[in-house]
Amino acid sequence: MNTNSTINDLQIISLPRIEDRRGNLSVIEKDIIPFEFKRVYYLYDVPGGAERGGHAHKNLQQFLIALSGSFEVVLHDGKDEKTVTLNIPNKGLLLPKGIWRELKNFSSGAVCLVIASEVYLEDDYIRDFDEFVKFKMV
Ligand code: T46
Repeated sequence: MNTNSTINDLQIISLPRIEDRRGNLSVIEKDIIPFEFKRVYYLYDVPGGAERGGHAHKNLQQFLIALSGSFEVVLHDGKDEKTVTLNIPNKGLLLPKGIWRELKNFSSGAVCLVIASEVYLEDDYIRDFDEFVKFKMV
């Protein structure tokens, strides 16, 4: 299992934006993100000051979009940290496996859509930061 991913492997991917006087439309088709997806979920009604995440995945790749509002994603690769703000519904963050993430500073009404490469599997999570750092050193 490749655990070598770093914050330099993070990518912002732009989605098509079809503008219309009736409103805009964006689409995620299979070739836009570089994995086949098996699951879609979303975070919403996040209370002010709440934080989500606080874990890494051993194998899961994900694509995160702020469908509405904004939030910050704090990312760590075991050595370096980077914060990405998501606030545009046609730009998403491609998150490789083996990256620690914390989601914070959700605006009122923010919705985080997540497209995931795998079904939900608790065994794929590393929820302890020290354990994550050890995992990255293997
Ligand atoms: C991630 C961030 C962005 C399920 O039953 N099915 C699912 O597909 C998911 C994602 C979660 N759950 C259950 C597991 C927990 O009992 O929902 C509960 C909350 O999950 P968690 O504490 O992991 O939620 P977040 O928002 O901290 O993290 C989630 C994803 O788990 C994670 O992969 O990257 O959103």
